[in-house]
Amino acid sequence: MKTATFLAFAAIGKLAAAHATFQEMLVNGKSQGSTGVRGTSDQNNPILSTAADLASDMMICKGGSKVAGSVSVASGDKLTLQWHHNNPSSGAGDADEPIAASHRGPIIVWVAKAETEGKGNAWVKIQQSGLSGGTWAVDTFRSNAGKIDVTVPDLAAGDYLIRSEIIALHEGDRAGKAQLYNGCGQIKVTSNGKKTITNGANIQSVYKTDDAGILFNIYGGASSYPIPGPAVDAGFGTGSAAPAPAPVTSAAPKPTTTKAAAPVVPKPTTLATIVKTSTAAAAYPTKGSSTGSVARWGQCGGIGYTGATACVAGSTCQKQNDWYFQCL
Ligand SMILES: [Cu+2]
Repeated sequence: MKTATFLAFAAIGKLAAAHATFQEMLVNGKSQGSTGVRGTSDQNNPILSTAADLASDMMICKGGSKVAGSVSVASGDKLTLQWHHNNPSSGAGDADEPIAASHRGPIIVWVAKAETEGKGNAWVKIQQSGLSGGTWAVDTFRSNAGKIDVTVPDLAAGDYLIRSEIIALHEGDRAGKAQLYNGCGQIKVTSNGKKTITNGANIQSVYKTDDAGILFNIYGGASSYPIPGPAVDAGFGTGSAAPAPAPVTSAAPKPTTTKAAAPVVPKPTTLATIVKTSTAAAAYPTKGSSTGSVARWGQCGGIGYTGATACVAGSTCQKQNDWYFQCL
């Protein structure tokens, strides 16, 4: 009985978790529906930044296999990659649409020849956006309702995979705890440009658990962030990837005690100090709540967090770090 209840909530949590998937393409603003969108074999669950996960097949296209059809584009077209929290989307009333606000981090877009199926040295990075003026790529992505805009590079004609990727760093201060999301679209480039992919990156070895941009504390007041992986490939890149910063949102508070701290390596002892001096400790949840509304895996507390703190029955609010408490 108890086991059955636990499993039932685990299943609900899996669906309700505040993650995201890639679901639709638009060309010059016109929806192409789900044509060419590869699904995922693991719903909206994250790939973690463990060595095993970073080398797994999930890194290629989130386990999504080839689908019939593709979206036709030409060099210079605006291709939009639309993500949502749930599939089908639970709509604007969902506070975690298109992804939970806690999931701050960079957004990166890659292209590979379709015939590679994303394996080996297949991928060229064409766009990336990290932290700019205090705004994370994920903040902008949320204000853009889950849309990632890409200008189609001057690629040779043919079939390609376009892969957008979100790296959520809300628990990135601990090794193996960053959450990676990706999704692939099948596109057919109809213009015949100059660029061909000869020696790209292997997406299954491009990130390491302790890369400076993977093991990164977003709560330390850093003013810059090193996006992991290679630079945007010259010639493929479509200019500054970062969309204009969104108006100031409710960014997580930046403790003044760390303002001068340049190092991005998390220091647990420093964090402990911050907690003691912070006035936001009241945001911490009541321990042991068991009849609340926060779904399993959802955020339930932490400095700067103002949402519900009581977890649904069967899960309890547990501290992941000072800024992120989660129902588990
Ligand atoms: Cu998540």
